[in-house]
Amino acid sequence: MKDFKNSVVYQIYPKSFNDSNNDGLGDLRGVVEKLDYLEGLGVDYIWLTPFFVSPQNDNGYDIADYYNIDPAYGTMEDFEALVEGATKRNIKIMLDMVFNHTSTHHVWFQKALQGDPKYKNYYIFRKGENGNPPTNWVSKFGGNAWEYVEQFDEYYLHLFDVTQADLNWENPELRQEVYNVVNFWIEKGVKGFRLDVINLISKPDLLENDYIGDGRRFYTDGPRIHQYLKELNENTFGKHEDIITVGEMSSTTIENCLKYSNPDEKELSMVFNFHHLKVDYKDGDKWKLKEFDFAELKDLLNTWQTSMMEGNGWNAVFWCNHDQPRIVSRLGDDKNYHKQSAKMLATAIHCLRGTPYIYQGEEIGMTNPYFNDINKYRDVESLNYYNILREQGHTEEETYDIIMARSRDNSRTPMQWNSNVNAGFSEGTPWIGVIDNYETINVERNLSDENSIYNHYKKLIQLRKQYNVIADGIYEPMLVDHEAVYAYRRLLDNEVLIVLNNFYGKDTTVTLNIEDFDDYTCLLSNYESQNLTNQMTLRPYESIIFYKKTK
Ligand code: TEU
Repeated sequence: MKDFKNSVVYQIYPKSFNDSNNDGLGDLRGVVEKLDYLEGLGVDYIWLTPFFVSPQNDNGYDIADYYNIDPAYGTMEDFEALVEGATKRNIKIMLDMVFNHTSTHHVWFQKALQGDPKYKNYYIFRKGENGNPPTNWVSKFGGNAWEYVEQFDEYYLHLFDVTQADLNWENPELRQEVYNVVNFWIEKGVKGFRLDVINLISKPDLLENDYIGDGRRFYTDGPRIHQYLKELNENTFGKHEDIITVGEMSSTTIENCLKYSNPDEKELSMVFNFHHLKVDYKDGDKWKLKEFDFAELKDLLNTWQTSMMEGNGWNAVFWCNHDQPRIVSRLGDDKNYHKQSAKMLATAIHCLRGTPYIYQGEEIGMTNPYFNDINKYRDVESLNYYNILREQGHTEEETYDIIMARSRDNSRTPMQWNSNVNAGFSEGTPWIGVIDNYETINVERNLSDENSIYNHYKKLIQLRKQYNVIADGIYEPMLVDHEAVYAYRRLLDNEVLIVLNNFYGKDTTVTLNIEDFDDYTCLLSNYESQNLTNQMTLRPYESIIFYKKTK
C-alpha cells in the first residue's frame, strides 16, 4: 500500500549529519547511530542525498558509479545495516537518483571521450557555430552550459557544473541503463526515490539559442517528459505497490504537475516545486535580494493547494532542503522570535494537503551560519557566484550580504547534536564549519525541553496520523487578503481544522465569521493557547490549529 499521504519524510544530507569515524565527513554508519532519534521524532521515510561513488564536485550530485557507495560514506554492508535498522523501526529508505547527468568521471563518459559511439550517444554532443558554443544556454551554476572537447571539435551539454554532463534520454539504451539502476536499488530494499531535476531530462530535438532567456524554457517540462516518466514507472517502481516517488521539478507548471502526480497518469507519487521559495528573489533572480513578498507567498500556496486538489495531484510540502537557506533565518526571525517563528513555519506547512518533508536540523530550528569569509564556503555554486557578483561590480560587503542570504551552504553546516566539540557531529575537523550557536541550538537541549521546536514537529507528525482531515481533507483558503496572516481550513466528512499563522513579529488582529466557534478546541499552538473567537489578536508569529468534529 502506498501510504504517503499520511507519511512524513525526513531528509538527510549524510555529509553533514553524523560522522561515525571522525574523519570530518558524515557517513552511513553515522545515520545508523541516529535511527533511534529519527524513530523518536516519528518520521516514516528517510531520504538520503546521493552517497554513490563521486568526485564530490557537487557533493555527490555528480555520480561516477550508480551501483557502488563512495568509500567516504561507507560500504554496501553499511547501507544494508541502515536498511535493516530502519526497517526494524518501521522507517523506509528513499534514495536520491540523479539521472539528468552523470559525473564526467563516470565510465560511460570516459568511454565517450575515447570516441566509443555507443557511449557518446549516452550524452549530448553538438558542433559549435562559428567558433561559439552550439547555443547560448546558461549553466545553473554560472557560465555557458557547453564545454568544448578538442578531439571531436564538439561540445557537450552540462546544465550544472562542467563535470556534470547531461544524459541523452532520447537514446533507448540509456533509458534501459536507468531502469537497471533503479531496479538494482529496489532489490536492496529501497522503498522510495527522489528524482533529481527530473523535469529537465527531455531536451527538444532542435537545440537553439534562447533570445529571451537562458534556455530553461526549452527543456523544463520538455517535449517527451511525460512519456519518459511513464516508461520509467512501467519498467521499475510501477511494478511495486509500496514504492513512492518524488520528482524535483523546480519551475514546473500546475498543468504539468498534475500529470506528474495524478495516480491515473502512472508517473510519480508527488512533486517538489519551488515557486513559493522564490518570493524573495528580485525579478526572479536568486542573486538579487528582496524582502519576501507575503501576498505572493499566500497566493502561490493557495493556488497550488487548490489546483492540486481539484486535479487529484499531490505535492511534497516543504520549506527546507540542502539547496535552500534555513527557513527560520529566511521567513522567520532567528534573533528575536527564534522558537515562535520556527514553530509557526512548521505548522503552516504540516497541516497542508501534501506530504511534508523535514530537512535535518529544521526540527531544532537550525539557522543560517552568516559566514562572511569566502574561505568558509564549500559549494561550487557559491564559489562561482562570489566571483560573478564581484565581476558585476558589487562591493565585497554587498557580495557577502547576497551570499550569506542565498548560499546553499546555509543548510549544509553540521547537524547540531549537543554542546560538545563540533556540536557532537565529529571529533575530527568538519568539512565545513559548525555554526557558533550550537550550544543553545542543539538536539540534546531540544529533547529535554517539553516546549522545544523538536517537540512541536513531533506533535505535528502525530497529528497527521491521528486526524484524517490533515491527510485527506479538502483545502480552503481563509483570510486571503489579510496582510500578516496565512490561514486555511481543512474539511473531511464531519471534521474541520482551522490553521492560523501570523507571519510577522508583531500583534495582528483577525476577524473571522464562524458561527459555532465554541465547538472548536485548540490542537496545537506556539503560545499559551487561546480559544477560537471571531475577533482574535495573534501575537508575534503566533500559530494555532483549531479542530472540531461533529457527531
Ligand atoms: O538541484 C536542482 C536545482 O536546480 C536547484 O535547487 C539548484 O541547486 C539551485 O537552483 C541553484 O541555485 C538539484 C540538487 O538538489 C542540487 O543539490 C544539485 O546541485 C543539482 O540538482 C544538480 O544535480
